[in-house]
Amino acid sequence: MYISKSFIPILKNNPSEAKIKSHQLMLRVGMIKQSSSGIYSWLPLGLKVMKKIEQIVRHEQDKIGAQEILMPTIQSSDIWKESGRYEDYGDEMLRIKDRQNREMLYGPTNEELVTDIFRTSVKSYKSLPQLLYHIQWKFRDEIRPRFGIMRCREFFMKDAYSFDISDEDAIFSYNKFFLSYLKTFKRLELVAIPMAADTGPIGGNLSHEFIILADTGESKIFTDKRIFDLEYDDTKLEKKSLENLRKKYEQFYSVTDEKFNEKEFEKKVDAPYRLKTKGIEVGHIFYFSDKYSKPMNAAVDLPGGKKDFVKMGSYGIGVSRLVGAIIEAKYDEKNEVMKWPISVAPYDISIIPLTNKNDNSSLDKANKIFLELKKNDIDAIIDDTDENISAKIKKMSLIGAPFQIIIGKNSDDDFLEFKEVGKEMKKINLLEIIKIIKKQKEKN
Ligand code: 5CA
Repeated sequence: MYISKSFIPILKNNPSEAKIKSHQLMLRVGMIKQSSSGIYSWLPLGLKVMKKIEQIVRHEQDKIGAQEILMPTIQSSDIWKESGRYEDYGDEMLRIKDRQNREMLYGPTNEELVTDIFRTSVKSYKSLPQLLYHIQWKFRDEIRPRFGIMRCREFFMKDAYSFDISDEDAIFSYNKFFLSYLKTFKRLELVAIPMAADTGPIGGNLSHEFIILADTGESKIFTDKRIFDLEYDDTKLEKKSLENLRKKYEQFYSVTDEKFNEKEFEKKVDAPYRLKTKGIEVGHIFYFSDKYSKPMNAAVDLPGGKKDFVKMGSYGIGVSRLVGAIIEAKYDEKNEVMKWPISVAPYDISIIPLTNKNDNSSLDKANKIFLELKKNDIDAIIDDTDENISAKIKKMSLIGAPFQIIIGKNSDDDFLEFKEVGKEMKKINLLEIIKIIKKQKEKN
């Protein structure tokens, strides 16, 4: 891809309306464009990153045996009246009427809709557990949308739902998601800590938020610093080992604002380990037993012939919010350098040739390198504009491909200026470059 032909509308300066660095960068390099308050269009660069995040999220859901479905964005109010949440949800719900004057809504979450799908199809305990997920747009009429796509009104979410025969099995499902979230965020190179959390309008009494530390985050957290040293073990999907995994995290006091209790904090955490700070909530999991299955009559036959309401949980990841969260974690604002994790980078490498109106040799070399990289599944972007080399490097550093090749007059295939962003420049040949990049991509 040539930068001259790409749809990457870069701004010279930081947009003044953006208060946090992810919002600044996303507007600056044209990843998104606001269409109205809290509602955004996703332009090629932003969409590429979000799609890659989506794919990692999907892969980790599939690995715990969850099955993908796709539910609509528009729902009927009837099912929400059945569960009793239609009134409770309040002004955050966007309510609409169709031409028959039926009350509809743009889904802020899908507990009711998925329970309705489940109850019409599954009748026996033999079909349990069921883990269903979808990745779909949601709408919440947030009173104060802000920070770009971090707290917006229309956002892209992965939401999963589990159905089990008993509380014990339901907690097993909960723990599967707990593990899958640790793995998902690790693949995105984020340190996301599970924190005991409040359940708000979703309900239930067991819940964790997954939070990454950031001064600009909206969640207040109270935690034991030692939780950051934990490494998750990639345990088998088996009851005992998953329970132990969760316990390993829960041994450390780690809670969000609503669960905070100063006395308990001081009792459980020695002074040097206490940390009161802020973070970004990238995922949230809930266990709420029969809160929806009971009023909506989602029951299955049990082995002895009796029937019981299924026990449910729900599990969300803010896929679009993650784009911003990764920027908050990885963008060096002072030097204006972004380095995307290779797993989600919009391009693997940027090729920066020195261009000269009367001499095409560097651009020709760039084209050749591009093709060779492509053969090896390495996605590159070439800056073919007439700008000088430092302006090009500056621009490419904002776009954030994790690797760069600079092609000057004297470069040849055996002598390319190559660097991994944030590290020293090396002079190496193309084969070695390909090896380095492939190795990093394989790690993921
Ligand atoms: N039904 C449950 C689990 S699927 C649920 O809706 N949970 S939630 O309300 O916590 O949302 C899940 C995730 O969506 C959050 O952790 C957050 O990452 C993301 N999210 C929530 N509200 C917004 C918003 N206004 N803008 C961007 N992302 C959001």
